[in-house]
Amino acid sequence: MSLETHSADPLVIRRLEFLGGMASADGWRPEPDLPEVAFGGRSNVGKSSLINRLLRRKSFARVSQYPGKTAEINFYRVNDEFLLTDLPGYGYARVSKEMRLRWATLIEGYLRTSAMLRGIVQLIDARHPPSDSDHEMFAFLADIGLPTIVALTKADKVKNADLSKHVVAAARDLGLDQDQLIPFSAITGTGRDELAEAIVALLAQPSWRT
Ligand SMILES: Nc1nc2c(ncn2[C@@H]2O[C@H](COP(=O)(O)OP(=O)(O)OP(=O)(O)O)[C@@H](O)[C@H]2O)c(=O)[nH]1
Ligand SMILES: [Mg+2]
Repeated sequence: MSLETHSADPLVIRRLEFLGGMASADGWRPEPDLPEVAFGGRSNVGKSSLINRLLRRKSFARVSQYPGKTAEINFYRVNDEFLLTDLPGYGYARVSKEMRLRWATLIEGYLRTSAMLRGIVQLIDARHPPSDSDHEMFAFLADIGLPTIVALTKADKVKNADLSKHVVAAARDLGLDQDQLIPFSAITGTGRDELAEAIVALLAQPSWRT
């Protein structure tokens, strides 16, 4: 019998450290000596807000007023146990083609080559169907075979009665199992512990590359 209570936090945050940013696919990154999980999604999808809620910090990752600004992959070390990487948001209309290509090269290079990467948490806005750029991203993730968890963000903006319909529709659209999708709200905290548990399980997996 387990002595843990049902309310035990699957991911207690004891120590957090910002390690730095990776600006190009062959540029600086921290030593890959801990398992790693990436967070990706469209610009403005709620990534910084989700990371803050997950880590129980008010403003650790910056919540931006200016979408499309962050062009680096930011690395955080959590509890000296794993690295969390915050990928630049894609799909922002008001950037040049050249800039978009640079981001794709950076993100794809990072995801392809990071030896300790265990998977990605991919964010989709719970209110809207996945966009063309979301589909491109999921096709890339399927192509390299990277284990993927999907968080449906801003779930507080969807009526409770509609939420399960949105989950079913998004799962069908992305060709995923419904239980790979986690409704999440940075405002109410919905989905925080479920996501934390899924991430802990993902980090415990052996590399998918072998
Ligand atoms: N209602 C609601 N609003 C949210 C939620 N998460 C984020 N937002 C809002 O959505 C906007 C974008 O949030 P961010 O967390 O900065 O999104 P991001 O994906 O990090 O954005 P970029 O880094 O600029 O690409 C902000 O105005 C947030 O307050 C949520 O769960 N519910
Ligand atoms: Mg952000």
